[in-house]
Amino acid sequence: MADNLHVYDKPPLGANADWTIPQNWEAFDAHEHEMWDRLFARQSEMLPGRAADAFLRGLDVLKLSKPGIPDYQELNQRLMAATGWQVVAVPGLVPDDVFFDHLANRRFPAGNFIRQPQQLDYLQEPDIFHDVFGHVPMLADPVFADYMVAYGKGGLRSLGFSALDHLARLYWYTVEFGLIQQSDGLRIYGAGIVSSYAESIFALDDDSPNRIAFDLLRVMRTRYRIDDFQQNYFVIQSLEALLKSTAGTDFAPLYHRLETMPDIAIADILEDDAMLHHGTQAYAASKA
Ligand code: HBI
Ligand code: FE
Repeated sequence: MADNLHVYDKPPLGANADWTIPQNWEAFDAHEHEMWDRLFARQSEMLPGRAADAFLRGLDVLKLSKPGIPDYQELNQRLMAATGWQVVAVPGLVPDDVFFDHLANRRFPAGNFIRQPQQLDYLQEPDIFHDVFGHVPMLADPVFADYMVAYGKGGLRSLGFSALDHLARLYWYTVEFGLIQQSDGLRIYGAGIVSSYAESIFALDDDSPNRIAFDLLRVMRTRYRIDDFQQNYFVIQSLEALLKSTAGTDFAPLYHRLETMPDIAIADILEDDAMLHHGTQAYAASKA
């Protein structure tokens, strides 16, 4: 891994035992605040009609008194009032058990750096824009807020099962790259999509990717790519249905079944899949 990534194996100097650090909002310079404003303006302009109603409602918690990178003290007052969640600053990716523990306790860990101008559209690790603009609006939705808690609690329970790959896929295909079927059309709610200008268009409008009805076991078997637009998106019927299919499910027997089931290759379609769109995969082929 490149050595400029924000990855550590123990809390770095100045971090607390739970890996949190002070946000130190005063330390962001004008260029960093401008980068936030530029990304914010670009995304909030294109998302009406594309992002889920829950996301668009949640954007209000980000409408703060000062422009620029949100000051978490002010942001957390609004977010806490909505769902009891708060954002905490961390130096970068944190270990899985630490990550799950924060989610289980309604704390969303956000990287404390913002992308450089040459990384406007793509970066390998979550920055403030991805973590705050991408994730926080959905955390202001009461049902989604409970889903994230359930995911964190499930993650802590899963540590004894060596089920992490399967659980990470659930996170990937919902929290990061999920689509939702609204009565007025398909919408995006995954943070990886809503924080990306290009993928916000690709995920909904392009003929290339598969759009498949969400199925818990199917999702947990499906590999994903971290280097480019997704080749599959999974579509939930509602946030309530997503919460019910996870919080209301004992994962232990699922993990047991998954041990004997092969992974599903990225673009494979199964007989049982309920396809909303059978992708041409032309985009992925053009890059191969
Ligand atoms: N740490 N800061 C941060 N953000 C993440 O999204 C994150 C993490 N650590 C682990 C992790 N995600 C994933 O491994 C889990 O979703 C499984
Ligand atoms: Fe994310």
